[in-house]
Amino acid sequence: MNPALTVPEPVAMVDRRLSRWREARLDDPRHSDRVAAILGALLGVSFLVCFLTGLLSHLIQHPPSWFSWTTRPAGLYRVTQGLHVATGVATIPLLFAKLWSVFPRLFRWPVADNALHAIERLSLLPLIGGSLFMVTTGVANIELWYPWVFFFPAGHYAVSFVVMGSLVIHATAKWATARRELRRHPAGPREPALSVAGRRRFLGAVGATSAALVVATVGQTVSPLRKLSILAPRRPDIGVQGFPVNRTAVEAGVTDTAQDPGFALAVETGAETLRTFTLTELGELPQRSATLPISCVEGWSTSQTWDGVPVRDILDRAGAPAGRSVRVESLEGGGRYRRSDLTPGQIDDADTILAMRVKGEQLHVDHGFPLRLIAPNRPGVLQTKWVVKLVVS
Ligand SMILES: Nc1nc2c(c(=O)[nH]1)N[C@H]1C(S)=C(S)[C@@H](COP(=O)(O)O)O[C@H]1N2
Ligand SMILES: [Mo]
Repeated sequence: MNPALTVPEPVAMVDRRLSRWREARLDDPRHSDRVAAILGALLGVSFLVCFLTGLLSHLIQHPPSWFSWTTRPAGLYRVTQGLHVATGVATIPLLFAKLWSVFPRLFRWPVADNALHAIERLSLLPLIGGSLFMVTTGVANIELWYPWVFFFPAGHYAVSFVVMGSLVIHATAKWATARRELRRHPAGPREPALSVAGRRRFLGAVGATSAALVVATVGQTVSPLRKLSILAPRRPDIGVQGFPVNRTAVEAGVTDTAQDPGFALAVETGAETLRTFTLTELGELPQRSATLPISCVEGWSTSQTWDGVPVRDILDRAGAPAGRSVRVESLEGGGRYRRSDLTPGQIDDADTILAMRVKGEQLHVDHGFPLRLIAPNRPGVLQTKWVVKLVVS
């Protein structure tokens, strides 16, 4: 016998114990292949929905030249972003249940059977690490807590590709087993009743936890459920004038400039000022009433009736050339959301307005007095408050 091939007795002993421990765990229906497959399929769906809705949100906020976002249906972004946050929240119990369920399988000897198997096992590192990163940063963000140094959307976006890439590897490797497990008759004659019951109880508890978390947050955007929304930091009906404020005038440092009696809106090209409008002048232009939501990327939203002047009319009266993009600028000196861009298509929608009133009242300074941009089908971050300038490109 070749001595190089014999495993030293202590190692063999550890190996035997580990195998016994693992086999005992895997006999438990909650650690079975079927549970792993069911949770895996649910996670696959929720990750995909989350990824696609997140990607869409990213494209709308940072449009590449080939991408253009429509203004209709006006509430579409509210739905896709609500779905993004709701599926993200629902994922959390599924993810922890899956990790707990497959945990014993991580311990095996040899670590991998061949190179392909080694790659598949290694891909679990970015998959698990990345998934935990995504749910942690996502939850912290919707809870308005930013304990990190990097810019949340950039990190959350970059890691989503790491997760989706490793998920493709993982799903490919497990496809055949998962398919067999999902197709198998659920309570086949060979499976003892006790084990079927154990598995169902476990999956039922996981599903109920997911559902409870969604109900406790989704009221931030589904108004009839707002009273149940105990885990969401925002309720769509609470705040100045009856809806939420993310950033107040004081926080933005615009309390004085926004309430300056000499305030005027300027329409500029890069080179010259085409025209300025006082609030009185804007008030004398034909007013447009639009019922549109603010749909924050954090998942809360609120629909309000706004009154103001269509951006198209303001540009026309200033003699600005048609068919150009416009940068909307705020009085706010710094901050990431001090400006946003409107494409010619968005400007042509008559509901793209600079609002002066909400619910028939003058806009509160925390909601963007004297002028706030409000336009259909647009993420909240692009609904610029305290607008002072329209720059035609
Ligand atoms: N100038 C300016 N406009 C802004 C913001 C801001 O920070 N500064 N916040 C945006 C965000 S993130 C949202 S969701 C909407 C609604 O925010 P509010 O709740 O602060 O009004 O306004 C947007 N407009
Ligand atoms: Mo927002």
